[in-house]
Order: sequence, then structure tokens, then C-alpha cells
Amino acid sequence: VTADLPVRLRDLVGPAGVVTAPDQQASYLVDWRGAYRGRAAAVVRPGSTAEVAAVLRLCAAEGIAVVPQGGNTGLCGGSVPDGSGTQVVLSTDRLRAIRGVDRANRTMTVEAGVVLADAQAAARDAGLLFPLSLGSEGSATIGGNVATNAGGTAVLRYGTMRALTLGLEVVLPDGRIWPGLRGLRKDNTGYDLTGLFVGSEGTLGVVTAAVLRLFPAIRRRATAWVGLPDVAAAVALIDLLQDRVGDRLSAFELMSRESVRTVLDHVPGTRDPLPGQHAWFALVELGDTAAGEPLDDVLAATLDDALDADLVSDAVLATSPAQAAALWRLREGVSEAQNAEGPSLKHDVTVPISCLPEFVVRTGAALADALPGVRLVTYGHVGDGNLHYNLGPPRGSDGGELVARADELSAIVYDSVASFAGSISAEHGLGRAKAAAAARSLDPVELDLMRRLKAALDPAGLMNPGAVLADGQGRSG
Ligand code: FAD
Ligand code: 2HG
Ligand code: ZN
Repeated sequence: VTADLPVRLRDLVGPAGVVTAPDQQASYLVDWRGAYRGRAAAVVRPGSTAEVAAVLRLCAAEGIAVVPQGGNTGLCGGSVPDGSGTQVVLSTDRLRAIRGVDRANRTMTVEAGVVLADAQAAARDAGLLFPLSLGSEGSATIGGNVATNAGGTAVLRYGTMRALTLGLEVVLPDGRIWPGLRGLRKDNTGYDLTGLFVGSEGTLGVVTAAVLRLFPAIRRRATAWVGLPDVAAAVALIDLLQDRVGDRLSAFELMSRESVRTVLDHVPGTRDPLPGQHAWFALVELGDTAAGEPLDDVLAATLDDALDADLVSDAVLATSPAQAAALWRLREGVSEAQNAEGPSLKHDVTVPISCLPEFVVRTGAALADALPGVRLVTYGHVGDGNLHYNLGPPRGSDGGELVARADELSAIVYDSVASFAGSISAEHGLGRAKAAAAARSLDPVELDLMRRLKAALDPAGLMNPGAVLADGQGRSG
């Protein structure tokens, strides 16, 4: 790395755009969980697409690797540099403009550094809905959401970020700008480049802006907290709800008892909404665009039928927005609560919804054999088939054994996922954490195609090396 790099970057982006002081760099060099720490030659904060292009041109000319970073809430270590001190962190935190809302086209164009909650607010101000919804929405950015193909709690109704993204502006590794900000719902002019950059985790270029789909505002909601005997009952309840309310089912989140216990122990102000012991809980939400619909009645009647059919052991409906928010806090608090408990092994998996009950039973038994007492903090967006299958150490243990045996324990989870034709990364991406595991689980033809794509777009391997593809490099042959 050239010693005058910070000076040369300052020439391109101005003094406010380069961070060199160690205390000011610190937050850019560690991930949200504190699981990945690195060093950087510089942290650069371009203020425009042209400045991003200038930075990437300079880095390409000097052979300097670039790690794009948005809100730094990613859970796979993809947003922090390695320990070499030779990489540049490119933060999008100055790309914060909402470029426009096209009400009639039901789209908005926003820059990559716009925080998800601000994008949601801009849509709301226009009387519309941007439905992507994540526990991290107060910090995660649209660029990060695009780069990870983020999912969250509304996927069963609206799809993942890929389904919500109509067009992109991307700066390529050589500094060229692809101005693909089209707001079209149909566009068959060749390969789907937008779809390719969605989920590319900073390994193919820097997303600088996106055209996002907007939806009719939700004017009426009904929210319930449900106790369930097992995952088979949860799957049957999803089926029943979809038959009764169609796409008004806007969230179906499942939590094991251990997940709820973790939140109740660590998140201040939370309380158990149901008396009695239940093995599983679901947070169910319906939403309607028509304000006059008696949604609470529809939900209550469906849950009554589910009680009669023994699918549900108990249920309570939120009677105010504050009560609904308290129920959501129980669900959204799991990551924070599990962080507070110490080391954990995260798995973000998906299998067909129909296979979830058997997946949970079989994987749980195999893990209990391997590490008796292992705590299964199992929860997730099961309305779309996604489970966060997180492991905590046995009670009374400090987690040393869990961490030391991480590869072995994760292999049990991933082998089980494979046996149900599932995926080892549903919504968080691969980053550095799961690149090697993905290389083992992908078909060799798939892996070869991915390497060729990487080699075609980033032949020098300078964009986020080590993320997605374990060796960091594409391959041309
Ligand atoms: P970062 O963490 O900064 O980066 C993530 C990846 O994207 C990195 O590889 C980075 O290099 C790349 N990147 C970032 N910006 C750009 C850009 N402009 N161009 C190119 N590459 C870029 N995720 C879900 O899918 N669903 C959830 O429900 C969910 N809940 C969460 C709850 C909590 C409490 C936390 C901490 C995280 C959660 N996440 C969830 C994970 C995370 O918030 C998402 O992955 C989010 O999309 C990351 O956005 P970010 O701006 O923080 O990206
Ligand atoms: C969620 O759904 C997030 O809460 C985070 O995707 C999952 O921390 C996790 O494992
Ligand atoms: Zn999630």
C-alpha cells in the first residue's frame, strides 16, 4: 500500500471523506457481533457516485482491495476488512439522498447509504409502503440490504430485497459506472444484471443507488401471540391462515421456548404474554389495505378453529399498537439477547416449509447426541421456511467447547439441511463466515459459474476478497 494513500484519497473525496485516526476508524473495523475485527489502510466515505468511481479507479490502479460497508449490521463478517491493514473500507454513510419518489409508478430511487428506516419513512410520507422489515432497520442501509439480498419478517408477503429492487446504479471494480436505475417491472433486454448484483455482498462492485418497489399502505393490522405444541402445528397453522386470509398474512414468526426465555432474561421491559408452558410460540400478523376490514375478528376466528383442532395451545390478540409493539419486541430481541449470553453458533437455514417439522426433530436429536445439553435458540421467519438455528452452550458451560467444536456442530446442521434439499444461507449471505461451508455445499457446476462471474467482473480480485468465494478470487478457466 502506498504511504501517501490517505492524501491521494483526500484529493478525491475531500477531508471529511477520509478517516485515518484510530479512534475514529474503530467502529468501521469490527462487526456488530464483535466476531470479526480487522485493520484498514484507510476508511473512505465518498459523497457521490462520481467520488466512489474515483476511489475504485485509484484502488484498481494501485492493486488495493476494497471492502464496501453500509450500516455494518451484517451477520457474516462481510463488511469488515482483514487484519493486514492493507485494505480500504469504503463506507456509504455519506450517500444518504432520497433521489425521488414516483407515486404513479410506485417506486422510489434512493442512495445506498440511506438507512432502511428512513427509506420506509419516505415511502410512508408518500402514502405508500416499502415493506422490507428487519430488526436492524434503524442502522442497516439500502445498499447493504441490496448487497445481502436481505429478507426479514415480510418476505412471505412481499419477497426478499431482490423482488423489491427494480434497478441499480453500480460502480464496477475498474471505476466505470453502470447507470441501471430503471423503474420497470418488465425488462427482458438480456441478462438480469440487477438480479446479479443483488446478493453479491460487495464482491462485484459498489451499489450506489437503487430503484425500489412501493406498495399500498397497510391501514389495518391484527397481531397475535400464539403458544404451539410443536413445529408441525405451526406449519399447519400457516396453511390454515393462508387459506383463510390469503396474502393478508404479512408475518408468521416462530420462536422456540428457549428463544423466548433468552429475551425475557436479557431484554429489559419484556414479559411473557401467555400463562402456562408452551414448547413453541408464533407471532402472527395480518395487514389490510382497507381500513374497514374487521381483521381482529378474522384472526380470532381462525385461531379459535386452530384451538379446536389442537394446533394451538393458547393465544392472545394485541388490543393496541403498544401491545403489538411489545410482542414484536419479544421477537426482534433475540439477537441482542443471545449476544448478551456469550458465544453462540449462528445458522441461517431454509428448507421447504413442509420439511420444517422433521428438520427440527432430526437436527435437534443429532446435536443433543453430539453435545448433550446444547441449547437450541431456534426461531425465524418460518412463513417463508427460514429458521435461525442458533446454538448456545449447555447451561453452566462458558461456551469454550461450543466454539472449539464449531465446525463439527455446524456440519451436523448443514448435513441435515442438505438432506432436505435446503440452503445453508437463507437471508444473511455468506460473507467470510460461511464462504467455505458454501463451497462445500454448492454443486461444482454452480461454484464454477460463480467463480467465472467473479473473474469476469473483478479479474484482479480486489472487491471484498474472501467474502462469498472462500479463495477471494475468480477463475477464468
Ligand atoms: P453491512 O453490514 O455494512 O454489509 C453487509 C454486506 O454487504 C458486506 O458484504 C458489505 O461489503 C456489503 N455492502 C454493504 N453496502 C454495500 C454497497 N453499497 N455496495 C456493495 N456492497 C455493499 N438480515 C436479514 O436478512 N433479515 C433479518 O431479519 C435481519 N435481522 C437482523 C437483526 C439484527 C439485530 C441484526 C444486527 C442484523 C440483522 N440482519 C438481518 C442482518 C443485516 O442487518 C442485513 O444483512 C442488512 O441487509 C445489512 O445491511 P448493512 O447496511 O448493515 O450492511
Ligand atoms: C432475525 O431474524 C435476524 O432476528 C437475526 O435475521 C438472526 O441473529 C440472528 O441469528
Ligand atoms: Zn432473520
